[in-house]
Amino acid sequence: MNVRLYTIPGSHPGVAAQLMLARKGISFKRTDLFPVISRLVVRGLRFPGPTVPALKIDGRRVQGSREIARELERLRPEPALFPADPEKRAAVEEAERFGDEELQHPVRQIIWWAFQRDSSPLRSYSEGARLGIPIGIAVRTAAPIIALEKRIHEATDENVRADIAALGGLLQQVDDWVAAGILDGEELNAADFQIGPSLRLAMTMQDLRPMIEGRPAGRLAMRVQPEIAGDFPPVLPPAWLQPLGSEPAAA
Ligand SMILES: N[C@@H](CCC(=O)N[C@@H](CS)C(=O)NCC(=O)O)C(=O)O
Repeated sequence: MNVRLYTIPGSHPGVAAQLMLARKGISFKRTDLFPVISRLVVRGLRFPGPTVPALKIDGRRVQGSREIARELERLRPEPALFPADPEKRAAVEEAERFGDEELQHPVRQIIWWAFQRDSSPLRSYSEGARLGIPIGIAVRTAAPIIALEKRIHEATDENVRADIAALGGLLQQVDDWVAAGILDGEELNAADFQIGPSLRLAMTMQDLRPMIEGRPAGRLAMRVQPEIAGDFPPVLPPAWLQPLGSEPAAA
């Protein structure tokens, strides 16, 4: 099988795709793309949409972390990413949908907002990236890309403040699914791989880590993705963080 993954360094759904490929034991090559430019490249490669992760498997194109999960399951059913029992599968699919549609984006908005406030941590997030140019140059020339990303993802003060205020509820939902055995079970499933990298990326932010790490959601993130590049010193306005409190809602 000839498999190539197109992603952006640090992309949480990109990490989800990599972890699922690894779980299936499918070896793959990876092309790291610059944010924004990725949109042109991915379109140029004739994928239907502009985003990563985008996967080429023996010439076929599969785009989107949830579509990739299903295609990998079809190609190599074991180890399974979805439970065989229909009811359990529906629960995992709902958690996976939540991870994709409700959790991914706020984390994306918060981190791009933060990079526009302070781009110096970008170097730490680029560790291990293969962008084809020296990381130092990539980082020094990143300002226009960061500004565009902030605009593309509507990472405005208002949205990011609302994202942070809503984060407690999202974390509680993940904790509840862990307690119900839908997440963080014996074998990791597609929802674990979808949700874990978003939480893990959020945990690279020193502002957010204390609210996540001590609770089931944080333990899930560490299990799914023990290693991650990137460390963001405090950058978010303390007033925005207040709704989260300093203690997790439920440990
Ligand atoms: N929900 C989609 C999200 C894909 C997505 O938005 N990917 C981002 C990277 S995390 C992207 O391609 N961004 C292009 C850009 O930022 O210019 C998935 O899970 O595949």
